[in-house]
Amino acid sequence: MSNHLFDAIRAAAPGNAPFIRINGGRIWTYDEALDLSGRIASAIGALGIRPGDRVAVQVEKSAQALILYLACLRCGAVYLPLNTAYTLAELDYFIGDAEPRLVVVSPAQREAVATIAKAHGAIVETLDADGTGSLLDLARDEPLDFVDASCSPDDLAAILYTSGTTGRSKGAMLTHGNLLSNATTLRDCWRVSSGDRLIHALPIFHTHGLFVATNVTLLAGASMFLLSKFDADEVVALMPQATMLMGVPTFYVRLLQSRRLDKQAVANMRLFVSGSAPLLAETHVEFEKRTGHAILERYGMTETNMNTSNPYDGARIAGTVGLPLPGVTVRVTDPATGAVLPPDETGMIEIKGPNVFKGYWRMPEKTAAEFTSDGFFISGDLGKIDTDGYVHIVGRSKDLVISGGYNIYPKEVEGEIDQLDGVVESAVIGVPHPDFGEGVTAIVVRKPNTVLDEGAILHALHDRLARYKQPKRIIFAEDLPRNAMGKVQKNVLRQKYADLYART
Ligand code: MLC
Ligand code: AMP
Repeated sequence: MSNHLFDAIRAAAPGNAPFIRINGGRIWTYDEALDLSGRIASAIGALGIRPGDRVAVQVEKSAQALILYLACLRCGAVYLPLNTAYTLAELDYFIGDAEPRLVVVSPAQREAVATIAKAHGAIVETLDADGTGSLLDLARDEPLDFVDASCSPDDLAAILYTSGTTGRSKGAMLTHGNLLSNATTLRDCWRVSSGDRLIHALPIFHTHGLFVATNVTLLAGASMFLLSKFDADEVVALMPQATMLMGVPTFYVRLLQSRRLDKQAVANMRLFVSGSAPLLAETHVEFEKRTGHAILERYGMTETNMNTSNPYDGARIAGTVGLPLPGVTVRVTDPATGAVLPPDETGMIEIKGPNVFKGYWRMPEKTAAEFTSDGFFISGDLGKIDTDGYVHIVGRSKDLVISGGYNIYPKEVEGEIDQLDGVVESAVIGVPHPDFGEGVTAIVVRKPNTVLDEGAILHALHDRLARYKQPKRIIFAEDLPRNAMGKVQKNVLRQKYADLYART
């Protein structure tokens, strides 16, 4: 039987060669990882999970967690990774919406999540940061001869939730075909081969760490140093043994703060990739000056995987996200009329190709609204394509803050703040932040004679919103600036507070 994505992974796997290197710990060969993925797939099947069923996973980063992703591909289950920062309140929504048959969490969370899971008819198993847990206990005695489920390019491989500008988060449905085509393209464009060793310091619950970093490594038969999180000194120390790093701009800002980063430290490195948020041209320039490496910036989205990339050979131009990837069409249109714009004119970035997702989980109207009549996905990013074909992102039409590569939808944060006693209304914006790129900032209007300070609001948000969504600063104001239509003028607020986090 053919399993579209996993067959390609298996075909590229170089047997006894290393796949995952735990820093200072064990090495997982491809054979070991694929064997364990078969046993876990078998255990998942024995729990009653069938092709098309969702498996929600909120666990710490570990080799076993990546192997669980492979197991889900093999048994045709739809992998649904969740940020470890999500609170129980947030988890309740995802489990209710996606209706997974199985939820895998850390043992410490088992009891709390079991109540939520039970209410939605899901089973709970555990996987800890050290790779132990009830799921692995079940897998241990399973046979090695697991028969992979048959999966065609159009079958779902994963659902990744992206917050919505209106309403709750939407589950982006990604197919085997989406993931395989994009990872193959990136592998070829970035010349990734079995000799490469990637420093993997990204979380594995988003497109960047899960699909770009992991699928590309797998399809090249390369290996990765799997770090539990990003630590600039640890990453610099690993560089002499590695060849590639993939990161969000905050990684590069922090690396530049490390005195150990110099030409000697990067002598063995072949490629530095940045994405998920805008890389400041000054970071690109400073990094090149310090290391001799031009960071390769690329542009993607949860819904589309990767769309554009600066070239491997040829000019990597600071402040641009490069050229459309082979097989991907990128165009810029007039947001008012939909007409395709000529080079150098700014408008809506639209995307078409085998990388583009199948739609939002159980939201056909929202899906239809995000596509043009001729099948292009409307990104919500504003940009232009220059006469050399390079794409420049100049802004966003969607009300979205990107902090350290994580997306925060102001509406969700405003909704939580506005519910609090003593609050009239609030506006949440992103303003320049030296570390995170943008800092989540709330402007709050209080009712007269209310005793409500920054600490009280943050305390109230603690169990409601993941930490990275919580405002770094809360500012109290008499009122919010509005235009003639009564709409809050966030651009005015962004200008007013532009220096709030300025370096001192
Ligand atoms: C952590 N915190 C953040 C934050 N990450 N706050 C805002 N934004 C973030 N991104 C909180 C912590 O909870 C902590 O709060 C405080 O800020 C400082 O924590 P830290 O120790 O400095 O953070 P750290 O753990 O080092 O994490 C920073 C980071 C991490 C940048 C390394 O956020 C990260 O790995 N980001 C990558 C996100 C990513 O993979 N995005 C890809 C999405 S896919 P306190 O109160 O506890 O001190 C996508 C598509 C595409 O966008 O194109 O790729
Ligand atoms: P996500 O929904 O987390 O996948 O975030 C996707 C969004 O991140 C895109 O729509 C862009 O706004 C932004 N993004 C990703 N890569 C880049 C980049 N290289 N430069 C600027 N913005 C980017």
